[in-house]
Amino acid sequence: MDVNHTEVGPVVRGPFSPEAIRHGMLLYAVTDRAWLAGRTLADCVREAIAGGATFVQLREKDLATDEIVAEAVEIIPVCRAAGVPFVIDDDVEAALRSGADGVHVGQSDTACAAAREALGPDAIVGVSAHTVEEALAAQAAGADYLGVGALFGTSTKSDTVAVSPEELARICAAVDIPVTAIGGVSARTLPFLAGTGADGTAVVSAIFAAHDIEAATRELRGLAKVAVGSR
Ligand code: 3NM
Repeated sequence: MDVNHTEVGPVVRGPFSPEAIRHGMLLYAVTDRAWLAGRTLADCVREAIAGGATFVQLREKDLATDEIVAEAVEIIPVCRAAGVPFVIDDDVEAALRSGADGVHVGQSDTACAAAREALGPDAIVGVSAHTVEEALAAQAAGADYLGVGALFGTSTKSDTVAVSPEELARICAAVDIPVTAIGGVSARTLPFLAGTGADGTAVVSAIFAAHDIEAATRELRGLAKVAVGSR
């Protein structure tokens, strides 16, 4: 038997093709329980998806794994019903236990490969990158997409590394995997991403701190379609 005849197509992460993951970058909603105002996180995610969020990340730095799993199992049906990918920040165990579509990990030599090994070939693994070198290393390690930032000033995360729109453009030109730009992106700053080649933007406070999450997300989605996501 000639085994070389096996055709290897593009890797499909669970229900998500590479094209679906790229599309998901357009308006990537990253949760923050700081602004729940009586709502559950699942309610907030439902509103964000109704407004046009294309990807969801559960990022709750002050919750233990058990609590993250509990939030995830509430949010996953909301995302599944809309066909929106759902990943968990940094916590591979929570992703495994909850049945999330994958994880988003930070910059370390091993984080991407370790996540892939633990979660398997179907999982989505996203990686944070700040330079062309980090971006190429993450791509080589098997990342499905990159989160690049911080593009603008943000009070949501304290230990950010400033990334200029020019460096973002260099990263987008250097890699084949999709890129979403994060950090201080709002209706005011989003238009400055135009021309960078980014596939979209990832947003925390401009979505989840909004009184009307659906309306805020809809406005951002409209701006994102004009400024980014065109390559
Ligand atoms: N990661 P906001 S900046 C989660 O630079 C996160 O990698 C960043 O929050 C990075 O949209 C950031 O409220 C926070 O500015 C972004």
